[in-house]
Amino acid sequence: MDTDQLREYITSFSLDNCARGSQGYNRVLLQLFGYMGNGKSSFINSCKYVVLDEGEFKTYTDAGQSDGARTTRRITYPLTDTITVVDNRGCAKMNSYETGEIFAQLGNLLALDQEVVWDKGYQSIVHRLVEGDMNANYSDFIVPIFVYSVKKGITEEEVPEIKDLLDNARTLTGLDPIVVLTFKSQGNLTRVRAKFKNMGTERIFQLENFTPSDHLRTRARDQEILTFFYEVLKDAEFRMRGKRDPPRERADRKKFILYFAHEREMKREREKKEQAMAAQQAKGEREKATKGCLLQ
Ligand SMILES: Nc1nc2c(ncn2[C@@H]2O[C@H](COP(=O)(O)OP(=O)(O)OP(=O)(O)O)[C@@H](O)[C@H]2O)c(=O)[nH]1
Ligand SMILES: [Mg+2]
Repeated sequence: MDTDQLREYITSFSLDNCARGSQGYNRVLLQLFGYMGNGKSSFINSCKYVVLDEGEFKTYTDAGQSDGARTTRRITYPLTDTITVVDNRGCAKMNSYETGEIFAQLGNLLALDQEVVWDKGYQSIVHRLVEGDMNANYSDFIVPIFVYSVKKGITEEEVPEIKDLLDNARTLTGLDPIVVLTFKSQGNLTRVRAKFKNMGTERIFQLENFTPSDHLRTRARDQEILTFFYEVLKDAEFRMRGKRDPPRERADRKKFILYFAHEREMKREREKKEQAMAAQQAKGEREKATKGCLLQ
């Protein structure tokens, strides 16, 4: 397909046209997640620029000037009548608090367009999930998109953390997260791609985001973004061939997050106990050594 045909497919896509109809869904929600400063907000600007094809480059999001935590709210950006992209808050490191929060964001269980705070324990996440139920949304078909910068690179130590995150995102949403590699010409693209392939990622896209200082449209740049949306929608269409039950699926996502948060709390308690025991043991040994010295 050429770029015009791809754009036509994307802008006219409707869930009503899926094999079994929309089954209660009314939008495809692309959930962007990833580390801070890896280009999530810029990716949304790039998508709007190419898909809407309005000619002029505009900045819709709060894309940063440097590697700082620019986006602190979860903001929705409608792209077409059916497709909406969500700019989720990026995190510095996937520690377990931040991952719990990311799953709650990804699972679409918290209110949209609000400030994101990293939760501080089991009670806090339960509280926020219950609050989220007040305006529960059952009609979003969630597609997880992991945005990662090639410039950042991946060390061997980072692989298990990222793989865990991608595997959990898959269990939570029922879809393999699609990886979008940004800053594609500013690092070792082949190596980063290979790392994601080894982690089991099926779909990887790579681009240089359009930014205020570089927004030259080329056919190849347009093609990458349009093909990305085409594949996202084809995957959604494929998943919609089966029978879907949006309220059931939301309940399953909620169970997953509660289970995850509970496990995390238990692990923290265990670690606290182990640390206290180790400190006690070290103290005992120091006292024994001091006594030994005094007796000599
Ligand atoms: N050269 C180049 N610069 C990029 C690319 N993607 C993002 N940038 C720049 O990198 C900086 C950070 O990008 P953002 O889009 O704000 O990153 P983010 O992931 O939204 O960051 P947080 O909101 O902090 O999580 C900005 O100055 C962008 O202009 C890219 O693919 N290539
Ligand atoms: Mg951002």
